[in-house]
Amino acid sequence: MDERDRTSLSRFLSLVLRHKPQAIDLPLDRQGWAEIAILLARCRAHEKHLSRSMLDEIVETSPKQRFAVSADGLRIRANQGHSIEVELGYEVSIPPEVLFHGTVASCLESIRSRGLHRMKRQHVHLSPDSATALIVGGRRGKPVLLRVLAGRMHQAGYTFCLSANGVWLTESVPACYIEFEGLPDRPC
Ligand code: HQG
Repeated sequence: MDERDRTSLSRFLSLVLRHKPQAIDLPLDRQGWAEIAILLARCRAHEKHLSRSMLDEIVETSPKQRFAVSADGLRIRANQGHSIEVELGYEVSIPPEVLFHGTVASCLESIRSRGLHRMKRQHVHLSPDSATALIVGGRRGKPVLLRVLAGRMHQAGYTFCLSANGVWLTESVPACYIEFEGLPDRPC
């Protein structure tokens, strides 16, 4: 497969494993896992060409490690990013002092007044480093970097989980825990 085929199939897998399994009538369990044999059969039925070796290649080469294959090699799920309800089962972890969120200027006013919300997904997604957050924000336009005071949130009782591919997940981030460049901090 070339890069373009891999990207396109990876997007397709993200769609059916995170958002719309019904697009190919794919059953997912409560934890978001799909049987790989069923996934491949459903793809065939919907005229989407995906073989086991193509699937393995996508999982292995995914720069963000978006997908996990179960230890027995029989099931696959997305590591994070779901809009459908799933119980990913990640343990609650203590976050680093600062995490990063990449967004765009048009969201700033709303984030400044309401904080970060999960929007259509199951969690707010935060990155451990600014470079990754800038890439995430850059999907929507010129990225704007926000610093999230995760250590202080943790002390205040907010919970965080670390996904299998290194993304920090939380329910929401009140505005007082977000540093906006050039704007004064807000007390909680
Ligand atoms: C914004 C990708 C207005 C938020 C990435 C973002 C990530 C608000 C957008 C993962 C808001 C939601 C998630 C508020 C948040 N008012 N806008 N109160 N609160 N927003 O795509 O974090 O490449 O659901 O800033 O790598 O961009 O798909 O979240 O711009 O890990 O594997 O609302 O998706 O992974 O957008 O990205 P998203 P995200 P993949």
